Amino acid sequence: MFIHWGLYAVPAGVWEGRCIPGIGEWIMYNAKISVKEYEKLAEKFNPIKFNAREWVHLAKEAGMKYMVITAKHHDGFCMFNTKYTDYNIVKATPFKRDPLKELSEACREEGLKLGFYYSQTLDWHHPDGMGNFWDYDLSKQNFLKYFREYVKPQVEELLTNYGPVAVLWFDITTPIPELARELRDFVLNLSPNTIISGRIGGYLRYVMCKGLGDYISMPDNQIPDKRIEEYWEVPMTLNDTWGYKSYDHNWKSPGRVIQILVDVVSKGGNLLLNVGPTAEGEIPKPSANILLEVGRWLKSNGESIYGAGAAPFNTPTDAPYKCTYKPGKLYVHVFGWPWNGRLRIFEVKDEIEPERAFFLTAPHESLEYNWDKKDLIIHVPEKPLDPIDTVITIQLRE
Ligand code: FHN
Repeated sequence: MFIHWGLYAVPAGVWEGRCIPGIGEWIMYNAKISVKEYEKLAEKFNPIKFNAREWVHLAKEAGMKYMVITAKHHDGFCMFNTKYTDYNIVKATPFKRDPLKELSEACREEGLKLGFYYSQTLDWHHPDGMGNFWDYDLSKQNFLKYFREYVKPQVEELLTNYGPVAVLWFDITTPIPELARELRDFVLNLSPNTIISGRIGGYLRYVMCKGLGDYISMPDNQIPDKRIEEYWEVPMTLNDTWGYKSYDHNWKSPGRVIQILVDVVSKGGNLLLNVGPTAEGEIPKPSANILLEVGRWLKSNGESIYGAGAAPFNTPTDAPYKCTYKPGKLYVHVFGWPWNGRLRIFEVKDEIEPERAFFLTAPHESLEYNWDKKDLIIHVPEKPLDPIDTVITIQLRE
């Protein structure tokens, strides 16, 4: 579960009566709101409905295994108690609580891993952070000072005050690889088990190969065409924004999310699915409902997702199915049911040796199959067991 939560949830996409185009957490930039004006949002931020246990419970019900929340996004507002600025949720809002602390405790109790998103480069509030050209004279900025005397000490706070941190999710890119390396070494020195997102060095694959991030972070909402051998993750929105926007109702259906999840796993990746809580501290109902539906599907089909990865062969992009794989088992996820009762798995004769085929949710009844040249033909009933994704397990001889 990716969580984008901050002061931007207060305007929720509307500034001075105008709907501001673009993603919700970028409202300060898109409406060119001055630091002085934007700071006032803190006085209005009182998310009394926030309940860490409920969020963690929802993530677990949705079948998620880790949570990454914005500790500081590009607007510079800190969602944790920090001694390096008063511009933080404990000191600047009527709420006065530290949600990261509460979430870290709830995650520990429930056995969910917790990570922090931290905007290491863009900071529209800090006079030496990058990106705010409407308030500051960029030529006078001292990025190194911001980086060494603000970013690194805050990262240290995150790594030392909240228990084990599974992931540090740096974003965009650090301006030069040397600084990315400095930050990486700093993190690993304090917390050797923390995983660092590939975006510490940028989105590109070659940067990751230089050893800056621990895995490839795909560009937002972009699933690669083919399987990828290295570790990778894709962040994905449930509608068209990360931070809450009151009028964005363009929700993906639960079926679409399940198919996205399968697509990602079939290419060897991890899905980091976003929610944007409101200024009251609630995960929007439509998001929660989608996640619960996905969780229901995972309860009966999770075997084909958790610990599974890409099959050792490519599936044609226009095939009506996707394959996930574990040693000894191939899972065929059927999105488009065959009208003639014959499901054709293309070009696998040289790749797999089937022993038995059956529906994942009905393991006692075997399905018949035969070969047609290099294609495997599985005999299936007229109707799918699950119209969104019926999973057929093929047990393999190895
Ligand atoms: O600019 C951010 C954006 O607001 C959001 O946080 C996403 C999430 O992956 N990352 C950046 C753009 O890639």
